[in-house]
Amino acid sequence: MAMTDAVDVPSGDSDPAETAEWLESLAYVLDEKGPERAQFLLSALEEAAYRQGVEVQRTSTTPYINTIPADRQPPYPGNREIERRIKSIIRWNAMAMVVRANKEHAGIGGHISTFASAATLYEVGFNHFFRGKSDNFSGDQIYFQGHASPGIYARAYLEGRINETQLVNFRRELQPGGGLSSYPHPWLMPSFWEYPTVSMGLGPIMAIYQARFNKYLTDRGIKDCSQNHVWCFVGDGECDEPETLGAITLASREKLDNLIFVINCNLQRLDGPVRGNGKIIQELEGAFRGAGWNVIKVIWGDDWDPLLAKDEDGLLVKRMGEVVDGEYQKYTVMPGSYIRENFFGKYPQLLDLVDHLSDERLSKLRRGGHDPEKVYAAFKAAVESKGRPTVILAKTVKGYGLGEAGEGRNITHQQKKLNEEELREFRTRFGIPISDKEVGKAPFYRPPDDSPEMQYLFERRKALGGFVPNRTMRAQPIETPALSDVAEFLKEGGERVFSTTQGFVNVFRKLLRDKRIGKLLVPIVPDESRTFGMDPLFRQIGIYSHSGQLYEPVDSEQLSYYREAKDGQLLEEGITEAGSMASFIAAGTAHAAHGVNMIPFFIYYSMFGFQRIGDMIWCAADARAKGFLLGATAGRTTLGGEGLQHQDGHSHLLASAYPTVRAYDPAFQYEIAVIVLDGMRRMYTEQEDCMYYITLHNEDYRHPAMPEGAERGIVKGIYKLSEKSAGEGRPKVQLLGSGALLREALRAQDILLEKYQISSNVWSVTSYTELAREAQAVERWNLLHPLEEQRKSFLEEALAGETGPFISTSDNVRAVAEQVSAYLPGGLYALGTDGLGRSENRAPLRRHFEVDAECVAVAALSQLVRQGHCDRNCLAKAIQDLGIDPEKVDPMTA
Ligand SMILES: Cc1ncc(C[n+]2csc(CCOP(=O)(O)OP(=O)(O)O)c2C)c(N)n1
Ligand SMILES: [Mg+2]
Repeated sequence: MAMTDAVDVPSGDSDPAETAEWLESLAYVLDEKGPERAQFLLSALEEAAYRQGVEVQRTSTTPYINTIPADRQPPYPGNREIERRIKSIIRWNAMAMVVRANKEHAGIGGHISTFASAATLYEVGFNHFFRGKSDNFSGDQIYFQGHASPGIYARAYLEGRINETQLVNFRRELQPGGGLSSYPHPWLMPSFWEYPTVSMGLGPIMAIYQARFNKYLTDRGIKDCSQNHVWCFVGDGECDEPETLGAITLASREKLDNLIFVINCNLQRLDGPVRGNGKIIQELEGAFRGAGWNVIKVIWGDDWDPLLAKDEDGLLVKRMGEVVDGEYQKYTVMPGSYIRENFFGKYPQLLDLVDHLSDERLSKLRRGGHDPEKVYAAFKAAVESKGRPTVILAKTVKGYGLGEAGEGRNITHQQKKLNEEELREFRTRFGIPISDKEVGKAPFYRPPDDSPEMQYLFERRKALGGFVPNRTMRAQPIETPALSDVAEFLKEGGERVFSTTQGFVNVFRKLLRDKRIGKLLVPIVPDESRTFGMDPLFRQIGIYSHSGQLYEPVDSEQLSYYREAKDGQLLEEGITEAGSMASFIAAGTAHAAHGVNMIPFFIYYSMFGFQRIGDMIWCAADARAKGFLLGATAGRTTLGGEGLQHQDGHSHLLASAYPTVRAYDPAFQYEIAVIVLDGMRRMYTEQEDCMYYITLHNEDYRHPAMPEGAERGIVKGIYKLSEKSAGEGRPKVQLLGSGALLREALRAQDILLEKYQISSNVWSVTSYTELAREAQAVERWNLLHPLEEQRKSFLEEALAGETGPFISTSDNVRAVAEQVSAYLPGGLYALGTDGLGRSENRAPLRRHFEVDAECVAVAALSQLVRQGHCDRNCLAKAIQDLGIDPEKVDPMTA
């Protein structure tokens, strides 16, 4: 199991006397000079040996015992007995909350066993480490394990922050008096929860980037976060999610000594053991040590200390190391006699070691994660760690205290019901003053405010700066630039051709120079700055690096050389969309976490956004994050050449499902300027909790001036761009275009006019999703208020007096435009890029997907045929004249 880089080491000791001498020397150095000196000598020895060709056995793991030996444990600063009583009451209430919720409504869910195993880890934190917020201090930032939420609620109930009605309504948020959200959701409990975690793996990666963002804020002089700690509680099963471990090297590389992971190693996940045939603690130790973390193992409770002290020949440690997790789990549910026989019985000497202990005592030998003194020692070492992040691997029992009802059992994760006898046992085990008569109802218990327990609890939280979690600190609204500040981008671009990506970068660079908000912008790029033409920013604002630039960059002679700086503003994340999104969330929630309005702009390949890290964007919505997501190189036909894993035509469809995301597909630079400024105003002046998604393209073309009065339409989603008439009485169509394909709609307008004498309007649709959402909201209101004057949606207002047919073209799948179909007179005929796609140039791709001007014109004619304004022969001829092959492949299945 141990991740050992095997080297053949001779077994057996050929010269014990010599060995003893060396060991004595080590003991001497340790006693007289301390562990640091011992460490120095050992590494000097190792280096000397290596240089002389002696390969030293390297392990990435240490023996299966506590990292902090008993004699180096600090004294415990609290009152163990009172803390135990408080913890017991919290255990009881947390369990009762779940049991009662499920008694009343079977299937409502909730978890008992996660918190049961983690209670000591949390309570030591609450009583001694987690610091609350004060005026200028953001407090510690704590990522609670989602399934442990009943325990966090139970504590808040004692603290008087949650009332009994809410506890009763756990997971029933629509009940009178309010309820409690299932997991940490700031969206649902915005003054309580701060960091959503329950989608496994997201908590850890967000915590890492949060800790790094705190250094960024500090290094840039925006806010001093040097005293904050970021604590992240993680399940051992959760470590199998790639996001959990995927960014741990960033944490050590960036020397995030403000970061602490606490991994609750209860050896179980939902179905069964995390590593039945191995040892999860050792595996994780190897991974974290290899990544350069400070690893602290908390495996054994204090009743093992005397046994380990007597283990002179190391047999106990050997036995501890050879037993696999599946067996350790078994020891939890079996009597002491089984442990004696199977664990200690392997070696006769070990049986002697525990001869003086009864079977009962053996079954009660505690695991480290249930021993407050061991946990305290680990936490203290973690907060004192300098120069690297710390992970605490705490061994616990899943469902601790549930006894027959689930302690250590494979079913325990989903245990939600305890019968009367099990409740009585739980009550007795934890000494909760509830009578036999009452216990079956699982009443909540809260001692009087003047009881020693409550006094202690309040005193501890007061000393640590207030309650946790507590989402209160809010940034003040700020003034954001007005359109007049970016007037140059609203004018015609002249002969210059450039892409909307470039258009965005132009606007962005201007905003960077804005006195009010320039400093607050946080550009985030996963290694595509050059692709997006953002490399001039390297020089202009610098790439953030805590250690500055320790080398002379290869391109230092050039104007926009690769400049890293401690006060750099750009977060160049390397190839990690997940990491970049975690930075986005840290920046986008800084308004709440730190009281500063940071404005993230995360720019990426649109294909690798919603579909790749959609879960994190969803989490950002839950966290009430703000900022701009920029899906560059968007458009299934606009990004030529790259082929089907790059060409995005569906991110707008995905984005439409994210309620706090406002998604736009602009075509011109002025549209981008209007959308970005409106977004800033809404998010940072009006303080709406929302995000913007803007797709950007890489096709170069000319950009016209903004039509008079178009701003409102741009923001709302539609405005009229061009009107061409073929004369009185001629048929007319409405052409809707978005993004880079707006120009195909304009070209179709000319074809229709010149070849077929058809009049048309061309509308720029910047956001189908915004239009649809507003139309739906208006429709809903009208439905519920039949007696009141009926409202009109913006779409209705914008199209007042216009009739169909309506034909749309965009570089997205049809369903994006079809969102508004129900709100257009006569419906919508949508063209779109459905299908996997392929590598080609733009023009052939647009024909392949049937979204180019010719296909738009044919679609328009076909709709006129349906309305009787045009005959079939004319349509058939047009198909031929415009060069469309009726037998071409269907792009949907091609
Ligand atoms: C991404 C994701 N997949 C699956 C789940 C469902 N799930 C919730 S808890 C759990 C088991 C958790 O085990 P572990 O991480 O060891 O936590 P423990 O409860 O043992 O502390 C699973 C599979 C989830 N919440 N998120
Ligand atoms: Mg677990």
